Amino acid sequence: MKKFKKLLALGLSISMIASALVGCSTSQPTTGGTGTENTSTGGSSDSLEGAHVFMFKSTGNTFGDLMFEGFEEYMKAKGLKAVYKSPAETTVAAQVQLLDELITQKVASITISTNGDAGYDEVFKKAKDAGITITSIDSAASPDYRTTHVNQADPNDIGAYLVQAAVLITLGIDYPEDGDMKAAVTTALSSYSGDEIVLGVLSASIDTPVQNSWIAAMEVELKDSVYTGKVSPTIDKKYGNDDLTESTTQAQAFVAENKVNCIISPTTVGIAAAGQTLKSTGSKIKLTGLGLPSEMQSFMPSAASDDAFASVCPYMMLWDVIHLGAVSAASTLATINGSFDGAVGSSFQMEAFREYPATTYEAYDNGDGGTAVLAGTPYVFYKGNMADWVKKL
Ligand code: RAM
Repeated sequence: MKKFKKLLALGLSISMIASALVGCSTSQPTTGGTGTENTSTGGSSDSLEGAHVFMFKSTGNTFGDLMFEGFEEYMKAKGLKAVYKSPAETTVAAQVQLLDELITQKVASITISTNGDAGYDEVFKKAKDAGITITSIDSAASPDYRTTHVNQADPNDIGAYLVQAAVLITLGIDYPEDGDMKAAVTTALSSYSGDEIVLGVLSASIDTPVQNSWIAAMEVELKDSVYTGKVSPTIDKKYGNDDLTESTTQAQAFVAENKVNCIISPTTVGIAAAGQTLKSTGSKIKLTGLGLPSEMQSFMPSAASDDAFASVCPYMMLWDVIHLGAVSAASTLATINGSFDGAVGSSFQMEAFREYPATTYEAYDNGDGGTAVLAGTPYVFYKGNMADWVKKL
């Protein structure tokens, strides 16, 4: 995994690298209708023939919009047409229906973040037979049909860091300036003799591949002996389907039950809903997870001098979402021009784009029978850098 960590560091934007100089360590995260259509094109026709489609889990999610921003910018720079096509609902059926329409319209490629790991085979086979390149991003598609999966960061790291952050936050400990949350957790728990800490998860849908991979990694982290007898190995899980109303209902259930110390929400929709709920109810339950600084500013500290624990979410993580979308565009184009086939060891170059350095991305065995390329690394947003990020992400 070391090798991939090196590669992904290169994928960071220069501004991220500059901010990451604060509190960074090598093994820890750095600080730092049928849906809408949004078309950008080198040409002007409304036809989708030959277009490069980006499909997120559903519309109305800023995370998806930001990934498309990077995807579109990359395609546009090559004079190609990029189209954003996501269903209104985060369901497999809604995506399948849209995919079917896109095949009929003879699109050139589909880059997708899936809502589940079953139910796509027939439509993906149809797309593949029609010569349409399929790349997955964020939430993986079946290895039988995708060229590769563009992974935001190592899922094991994401799961482990989220558990470490939730335990530190429960204990009232600020994000450590050296970035080494595991060392801080180990020290803090060694002298902890209070009640067993209980963590909750407010996820997307029960079937979403990406969130489930992170939850599985959280459960692995909790098996580490540093947590034994101090933090419950059982996570209380609730699902808000990446819908603001449903996520709010689930966050309210956490408050009413009052059984968990900290909620981890590994979805930008869920964490914002939980932030609002915990703030407005005045609950003592704390929050961390994966969030966009622009959506989380009311629930987080904004200056280094702030008391982080006066906010419901003292710190959280994410990665460079815009760059992630651009990497998927580069992967798709390298596949189409024949220089990349997604096999282990095959790679594609991504030339300098915006403020990002030129980088090579290499496909590696993803453990699900297919490959992935690693586009980024988790980045921690906390009182020391939130002010820099609220307008950027
Ligand atoms: C949400 C989506 C996405 C996830 C991010 C962190 O917007 O659920 O799948 O990766 O949050």
